[in-house]
Amino acid sequence: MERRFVELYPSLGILTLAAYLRARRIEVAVVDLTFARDTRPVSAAIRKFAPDIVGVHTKTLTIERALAVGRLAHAAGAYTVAGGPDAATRPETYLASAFDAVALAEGEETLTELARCVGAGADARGIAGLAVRRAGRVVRGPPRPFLPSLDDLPLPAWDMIDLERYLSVWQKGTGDRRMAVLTSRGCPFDCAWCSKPTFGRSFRQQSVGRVVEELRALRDRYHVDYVRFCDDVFGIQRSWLEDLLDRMLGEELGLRFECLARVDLLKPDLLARMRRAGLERVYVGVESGSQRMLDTMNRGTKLSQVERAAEALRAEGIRQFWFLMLGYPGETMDDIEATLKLFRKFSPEEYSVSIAVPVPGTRFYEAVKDRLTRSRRPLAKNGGGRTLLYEAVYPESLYRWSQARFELAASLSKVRGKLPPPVLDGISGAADALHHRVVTPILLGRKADPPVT
Ligand code: B12
Ligand code: SF4
Repeated sequence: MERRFVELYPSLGILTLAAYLRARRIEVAVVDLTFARDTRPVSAAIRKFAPDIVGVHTKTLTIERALAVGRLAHAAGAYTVAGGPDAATRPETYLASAFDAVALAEGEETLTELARCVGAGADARGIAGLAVRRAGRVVRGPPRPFLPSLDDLPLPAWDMIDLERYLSVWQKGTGDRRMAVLTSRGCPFDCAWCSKPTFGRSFRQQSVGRVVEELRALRDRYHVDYVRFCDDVFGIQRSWLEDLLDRMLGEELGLRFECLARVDLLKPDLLARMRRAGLERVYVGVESGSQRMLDTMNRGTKLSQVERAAEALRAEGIRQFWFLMLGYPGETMDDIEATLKLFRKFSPEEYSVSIAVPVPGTRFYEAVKDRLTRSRRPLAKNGGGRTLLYEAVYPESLYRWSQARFELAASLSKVRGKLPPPVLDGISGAADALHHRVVTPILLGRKADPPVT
């Protein structure tokens, strides 16, 4: 599942941590398991370097493998520490397994202190931003203050992994040498299903000069020609973004790029400037075509903004990738219908329509945690969010069927112009009739889940 869904970018958190430690003269090596079929490269690296500490980056999706690496390192006698969104959300799970410590927030200073502490044979208890286990209890150090300036971070340690392997996969697949760049940390918004354990609602932005330095280094050292800005929301501060666009144009960096943005920030005049600077694709969190659901999710966006952004992207010839979500608590059949209507109206070039995943640590998860289901199918089949992971009012089959209706709509929009309109309308109408005459009556009478805001 990981291999299918990971877009090929190395973990920037790990590469920044490694560069930070190296700049402080702490010996560090990175074992990158992106291309590995199993954990053998970890065993080989442990044999080669006999490390004092092994640190593992974790996401909810990768917990099994993270725990396996922890057990392996622990058995080899290393001090083990986990960090990243999943470990920070539920440190006790990791501490009950083979991990000695868990980083609860931003990791650079915490890991530096831990490395020095373990190196000196001292007790790690009390390190800010770190949780350890003592006598069966989880003991948390004081909160870790954020780094005062992201400009102090060194460039990611690209040289510590086989970056060329990532780039050549992209090159073969798309013709571009693509790499991820992060210009900020955190996000001030508060969507009810979003997991933000490490940076919370804080927001810090690197200076334009620091970002340009990183872009130039990627272009000059690795011949990168396409950049994915991985910020939670790219360009939150408009004046900063305008400065960056001017620099990218003025210095003729020659990079094309894509980013993830919110519809409320995608103003038509800004998009024109972004396109001139090389913007080719925007990932847009549209999520729902029902204003009631957007409000329920605490998304903070309006349907009118979605429509304006979609029109402006189309007008500028910028590809749009829509994220849509079905199955969020409170959603009714009418809401799904509204989302489909919006989707049909704009026919985005690319999209993902997934069944909402309750990620630990979110309000959504808290609301449904007592009725989580283990799917009948193995989790590995939950590709693209096709499994309902909690007992909702509607059955999973309803969401699967709805997903099929979106897929049909996307396919029909692709052949528009090639088939006569009555044929297209006929197919679409038949699917709608099946839905209204068969599916809806079966589900009639079911009430939606209470909303989670
Ligand atoms: C870029 C990105 C991607 C990219 C690239 C991923 C990559 N290779 O890095 C792509 C698009 C591929 C992607 C895919 C997915 N992603 Co993503 N992604 C992000 C995003 C926006 C930025 C990641 C990043 O670089 N952060 C910046 C770095 C600096 O932060 P960091 O990694 O957390 O690291 C810091 C600390 O956590 C800590 N730390 C981290 N690791 C360690 C280890 C040790 C030992 C220590 C001490 C400290 C430490 O120190 C670091 C530096 O301060 C985050 C949101 C976010 N803001 O983090 C979501 C996020 C990580 N993704 C998420 C999800 C759900 C996914 C997918 C499952 C989506 C999907 N359905 O397919 C997949 C999973 C892929 C996979 N197998 O990992 C969730 C994870 C939630 C969770 N609890 O697991 C996040 C948090 C988004 C969200 N708000 O919900 N993602
Ligand atoms: S979903 Fe996006 S905009 Fe909403 S809180 Fe998370 S990162 Fe911010």
